[in-house]
Amino acid sequence: MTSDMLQIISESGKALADDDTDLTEDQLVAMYEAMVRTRALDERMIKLQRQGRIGFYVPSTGEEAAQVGSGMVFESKDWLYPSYRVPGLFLMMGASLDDMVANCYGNEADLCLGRQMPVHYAFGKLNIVSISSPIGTHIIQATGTAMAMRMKQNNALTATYFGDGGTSSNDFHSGLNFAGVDKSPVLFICSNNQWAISVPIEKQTASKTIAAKAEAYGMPGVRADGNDVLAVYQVCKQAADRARAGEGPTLIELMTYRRGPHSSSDDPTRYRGNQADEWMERDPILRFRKYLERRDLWSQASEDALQQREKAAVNEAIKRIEKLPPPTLDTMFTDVYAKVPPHLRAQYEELVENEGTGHEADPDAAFPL
Ligand SMILES: Cc1ncc(C[n+]2csc(CCOP(=O)(O)OP(=O)(O)O)c2C)c(N)n1
Ligand SMILES: [Mg+2]
Repeated sequence: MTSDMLQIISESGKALADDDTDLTEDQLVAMYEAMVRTRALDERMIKLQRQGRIGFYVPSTGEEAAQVGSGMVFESKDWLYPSYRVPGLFLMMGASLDDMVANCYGNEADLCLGRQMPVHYAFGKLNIVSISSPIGTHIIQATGTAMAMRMKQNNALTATYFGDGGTSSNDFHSGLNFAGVDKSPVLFICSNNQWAISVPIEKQTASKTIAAKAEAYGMPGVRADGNDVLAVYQVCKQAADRARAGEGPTLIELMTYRRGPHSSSDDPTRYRGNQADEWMERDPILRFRKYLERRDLWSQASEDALQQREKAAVNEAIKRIEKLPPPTLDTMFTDVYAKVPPHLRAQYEELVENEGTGHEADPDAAFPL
């Protein structure tokens, strides 16, 4: 148990602690690029929502280091139970921009075929399990998967992401309790962005830190500056190494701040002042950029090229995806059973007879939220 918070890069981009990292220069630059890509996607998607082109979005602006630093430690055999606020993690694990954008349109290119809420991604081939909208329910699922992986002795670990609000759920208790007893190979990654919609952290828990809660479950609890990508990487790497070595779970608290609204349906000016402003100065991307510049790994020219490249990549993905039609009606039936049973086949035929093929998109239809 600790109330200490690991920081490796200061706000001015100086290496504070021993930054004797095992990351190569290429990896450091790739991490920076992933952070910029995540922000480019977020900024564009929020604008699309405001233009009425998608119905809903959840921005993660200011939380990119938590996603990218942690995403560095996973292998393709690992299992991820994410929250809705980690688009950068998905990009790191191999999701394409097209996949991400298609989810928000819910059209025929959407891997969930429009059956999930927007930003509730699922990437089956990447072992990234569908996001649960009910807060916390995926924490026990992650523990269960980790227990299964331990039984299979395949050295795969499981990680789950949740917010400070998620730690108040019953499933947080059950998930950590079981994992502690079982010594399951699981990383419980809490992005403490200090708000759960309009509920501030001090109304969420009387505990001094979230990490402190780990002691009661018999596992280490560690804290890192969640806006410091190297500190995030280090605590996650140590936890992953422990889990793979059979030493059990870790609760990781990443201290960050939700700079934007909870979602595109939220207006934070109704419940908080200008607290977000001071967190602008702690911007994780700017901080890492200064660090890379100090190490001569980055320049204004590389920055300009990257910004242009990432924004163009997002725009191109939108251009490709936006014009696609909704999923056809038959997908309602064909993706449920390996072989469609006769009574569903009959229902399908009746539906097509009455409603058409499902390609007739209604541009005026209200978003159902
Ligand atoms: C069981 C349950 N209760 C309430 C909600 C409504 N809800 C959606 S997101 C959210 C806040 C979660 O905050 P936190 O866990 O801190 O994550 P963050 O959104 O800050 O990333 C709430 C209360 C829900 N989805 N599920
Ligand atoms: Mg939160």
